[in-house]
Amino acid sequence: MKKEWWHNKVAYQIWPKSFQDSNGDGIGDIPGIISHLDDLHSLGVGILWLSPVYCSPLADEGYDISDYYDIDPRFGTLEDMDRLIAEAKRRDISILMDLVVNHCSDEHIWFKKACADPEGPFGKFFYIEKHRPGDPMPTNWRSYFGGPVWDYLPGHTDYVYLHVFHRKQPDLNWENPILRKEVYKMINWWLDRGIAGFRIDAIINIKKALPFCNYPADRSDGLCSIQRMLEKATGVLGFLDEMAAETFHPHGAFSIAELFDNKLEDLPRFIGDNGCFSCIFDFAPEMLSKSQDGWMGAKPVTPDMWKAAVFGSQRLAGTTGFMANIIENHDEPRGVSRYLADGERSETAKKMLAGLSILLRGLPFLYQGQEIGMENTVFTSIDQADDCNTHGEYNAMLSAGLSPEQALSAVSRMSRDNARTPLQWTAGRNAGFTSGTPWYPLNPNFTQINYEEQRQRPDSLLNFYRALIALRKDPQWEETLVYGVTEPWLEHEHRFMAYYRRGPRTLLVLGNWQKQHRSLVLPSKPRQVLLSNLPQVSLFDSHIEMEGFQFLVLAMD
Ligand code: TEU
Ligand code: CA
Repeated sequence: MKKEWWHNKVAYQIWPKSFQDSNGDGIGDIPGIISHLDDLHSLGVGILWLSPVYCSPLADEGYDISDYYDIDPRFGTLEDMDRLIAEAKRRDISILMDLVVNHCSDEHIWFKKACADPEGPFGKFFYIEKHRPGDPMPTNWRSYFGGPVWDYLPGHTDYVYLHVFHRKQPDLNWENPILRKEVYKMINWWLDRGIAGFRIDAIINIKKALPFCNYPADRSDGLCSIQRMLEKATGVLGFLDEMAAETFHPHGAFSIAELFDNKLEDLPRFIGDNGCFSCIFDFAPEMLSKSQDGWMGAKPVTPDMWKAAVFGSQRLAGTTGFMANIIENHDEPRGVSRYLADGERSETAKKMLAGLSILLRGLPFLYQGQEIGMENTVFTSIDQADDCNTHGEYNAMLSAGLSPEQALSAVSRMSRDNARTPLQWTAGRNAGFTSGTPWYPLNPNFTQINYEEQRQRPDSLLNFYRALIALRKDPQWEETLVYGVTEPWLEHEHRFMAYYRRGPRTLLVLGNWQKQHRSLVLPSKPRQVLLSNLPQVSLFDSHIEMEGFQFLVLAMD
């Protein structure tokens, strides 16, 4: 495996709308991000991904782009973006933009032109089909956010268009080489502006199984999961290789893909030395709560399930390339709320989860607020949900016969809004997020969980994240922690996770994922305790007593 500049970095995702407001309109913005670059630098962050800040009607919070070449005025200006790139660079931080090219917004000029003339050149930028009233839609696929993927083309009753996400997100037709050229031009325009690369949105969806056809319905709505179509679609790598060759490769850019895919035998083609991306996210732990029945069937994730999923991915990636390790992002509930059970969500346990994740092989990728242990928010009514997907899932649960209370309880556990509450900077007014009215209510626990308190307390979660990241960068351990292999230890021990990182040095990482303490005999006598999430470490030769939720990093040689 070739070594790359980004392998020893730690990355961080910003969801701009909720990071920091600088002008009192209640919406986070780019100047707000700039004002916290020192915080991110002191955490040890070297790569920053911004969820979309392009012009957008925000039907899917920026993942519906109406102009790829400009910044939405709510978030700032192109000059602000240039300043962010420059200020980040001064702190050795590289900026990634979000590349959303499976679809654009229905307010994009391309779509408007397609509506004006469906048979003209811009009609071919989308999937537009002729349709006679009363006829079935071209396919029975269910969109990711619920309901059919087909809708009438605005202004027409004889044409329909495809959208695998929201109806305001028409899919771009990648079969059209003119469209592909436009996309590459835009990517290169941004790379030339000085960004280091992109996080690539929903990219597996760009290849449709054609010609259009139905698959067996899997719910009472008579529709089928979009997954059925994706399983049949072949040839996405052709598009991806072309995109890489036309954009990322000549720029030496970094690319990280959001790739939900079961065809992982193609992994070397995605992230190998000559792969079409630099890196992909490891979603195996997040997938544990996905179900055919949507949120209704979402299972709680146990420590043993999490461990099995994570080790599975570590084995899969092996030394082929890097996957990015996450516990959460803007599409998921908060990691500590999902993976730590009610009654077990202490700061000690949060540190354990942090340590087990950050020290894996791969690129650690944090999400805003994770470093202070932000938790899921409180829902008392569905009217509090902003996210379009949350409304789709809620309605699906009601149609399937759940009571509003049952559906709301699933929303509380699974909603993307959980990750989208404003960042908790202080215990003061609006948690220091805005001087105005926050666009979305704060999690009421900001008086306990906030940056200000954790910054000054030496044993805070924030300082533990700093220590973990510093350990990964420590010249004594860097080679081992970045490139060493992961070797599970006592893999089948219940509610316990441990692994070696073996490189030039040997480290053992241990987490006692239960309330009860645990006695262990280590394979050999450790040379040094490098990190613990508790002040007390009970180690006698090779015998160790671990407290409940204790996390340890031991140097074995
Ligand atoms: O997500 C792609 C995706 O597959 C989502 O449907 C995901 O499964 C869902 O959000 C889980 O609730 C990307 C973006 O990350 C997401 O924010 C966008 O909504 C989506 O693409 C459309 O652009
Ligand atoms: Ca603002």
